[in-house]
Amino acid sequence: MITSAQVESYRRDGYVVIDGLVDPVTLSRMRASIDGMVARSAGLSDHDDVFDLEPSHRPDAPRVRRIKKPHVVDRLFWEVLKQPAMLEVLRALLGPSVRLHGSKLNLKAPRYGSAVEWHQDWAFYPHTNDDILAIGVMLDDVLIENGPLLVLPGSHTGPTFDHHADGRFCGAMDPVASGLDFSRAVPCIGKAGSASFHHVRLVHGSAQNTSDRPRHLLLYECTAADAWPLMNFSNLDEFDSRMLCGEPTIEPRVVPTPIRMPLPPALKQGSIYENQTVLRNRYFEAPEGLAALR
Ligand SMILES: O=C(O)CCC(=O)C(=O)O
Repeated sequence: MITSAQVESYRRDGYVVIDGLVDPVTLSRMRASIDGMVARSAGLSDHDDVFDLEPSHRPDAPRVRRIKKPHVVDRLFWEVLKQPAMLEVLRALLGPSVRLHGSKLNLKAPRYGSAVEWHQDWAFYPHTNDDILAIGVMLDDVLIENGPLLVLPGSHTGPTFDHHADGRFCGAMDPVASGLDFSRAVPCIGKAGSASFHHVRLVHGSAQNTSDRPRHLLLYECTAADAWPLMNFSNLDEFDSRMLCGEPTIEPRVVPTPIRMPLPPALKQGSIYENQTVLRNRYFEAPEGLAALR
């Protein structure tokens, strides 16, 4: 499933896109499951443990922005990750023993699907080492128009940027203060069933979906088994129940990496979308002020 040239480009650029990782039958099963989940959001008036809602959501006209932890809501999403093709890629990029950290399903609906401001996943969940990545399984064809994941190649070897506003974590970088050249960003595009793999320290974000095509992206955060979280450890049984392949260990590998703790916690809790609402310099929603950065 993955060539040595692709492994090399992941190490150099911090991301790689692999075509045809999930077959059409599995894609249809996942889409049917998602339709059922979204139908269950009707009647909700606020976010809950499963659903993160678009600002324009109404109980009688549901608009779901994210399904939280889909692998817990429906076992199918755990099984997709355990498919041999997926594990083969994970082993090539992270080593023989891999654990799931978390999952989420970003439903970027036609015309209103929300943007995600620039950030590094590392700012949310620092670990003892950074052999960690996120898989983005494309459940729809992803094109430039429908809000693809945008990545800044090579940024995974740079600093950990400040993700704070007014002294609290806000889950986003200030695009002006970062000094980065976002015109270098590359879109992760592909046919439904393709998947991107991006390093936990890679700078990434995505624009609003202004097209008439959906962009559903299933994200799995995966770690080398010897990367232990610096926060939110609950218990060993729960931790090890998320092993995907290989062996767990109680000997964390500690590697010096630039870390900023996501503390004090964000003012707005619940999801990255909520965390980021307090960001003032919004790259993806400020056509005037930040136009020069595009
Ligand atoms: O859905 C996207 O395009 C961005 C996903 C992402 O970076 C996140 O949810 O942390």
